[in-house]
Parts: sequence; structure tokens; C-alpha cells
Amino acid sequence: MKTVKLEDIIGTDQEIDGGNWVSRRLLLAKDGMGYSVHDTIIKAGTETHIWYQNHLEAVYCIEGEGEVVTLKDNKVHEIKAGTIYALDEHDEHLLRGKTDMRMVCVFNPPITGREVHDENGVYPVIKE
Ligand code: 9YT
Repeated sequence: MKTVKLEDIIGTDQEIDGGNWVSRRLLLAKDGMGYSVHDTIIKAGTETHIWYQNHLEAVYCIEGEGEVVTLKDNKVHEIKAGTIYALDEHDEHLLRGKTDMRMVCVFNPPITGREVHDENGVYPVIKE
């Protein structure tokens, strides 16, 4: 087994600044778990368009508050510490941080660590 410490990820190429968010990617495809796990800060006052057409993502909020708007039905989903949301239908959405939000994100398939959102809010599938 292995342990990974957030303090050892910060400042490395596993810390990705997406502009509206900073993602510290704790476990990636190379770790062989079949999913990736990220500790992500969503910045207060931001709105991010996201549409993971190639991935399923579950997001557990452990600090802060905000909302997710699913674009197929314009439904607003309140997010606060203790809320998990699951993008089980590759849902196109807007993610809004009212405050800074700290999120634990799990991706299936795992991301490799190099992905940033393209203009459609999509991550490509990158083969190792
Ligand atoms: C919650 C969310 O999807 N934020 C965007 C960044 C993503 N979690 C990532 O790349 O770690």
C-alpha cells in the first residue's frame, strides 16, 4: 500500500490551477486504482461550465457552499459541506462557488493528471 500527503502534492505537477479552481490530484491513473481522487478548491464567486462527456465524477463538499445548475433542466442543486453530487449521466452543468469550496473529487476512468477543461468543459481521455 501507499500513502500520499496533500503537503507533498502542493507545488508539484499534480497541483493544477484551472483558473476558477485549483486541483491537487492525490491519486491518478498511474496509481492503478481504476479511479482518480482529487482535493479541489473552487474559488468564491466563480462559475465554471463543466461537461465530462468521457468521465463519471462524484464530488463531496467538505468545506464551503455553492450550487450546481444542471443545464438539461435548469435545476439548481444546493451544495454545502456534507453534500456529495454524482454526475451519473455525464451531466452538463455550471458549478458556482458562493464561498471557497473544498471538494473531494473521484473520477472514473481515472484522469492522468495532465487534463484541463477544453472550451466545452470536457476532459479528453488520455491513454498512458
Ligand atoms: C468539482 C470539479 O469538477 N472541479 C473541476 C476540477 C476537477 N475536480 C479536477 O480536475 O480535479
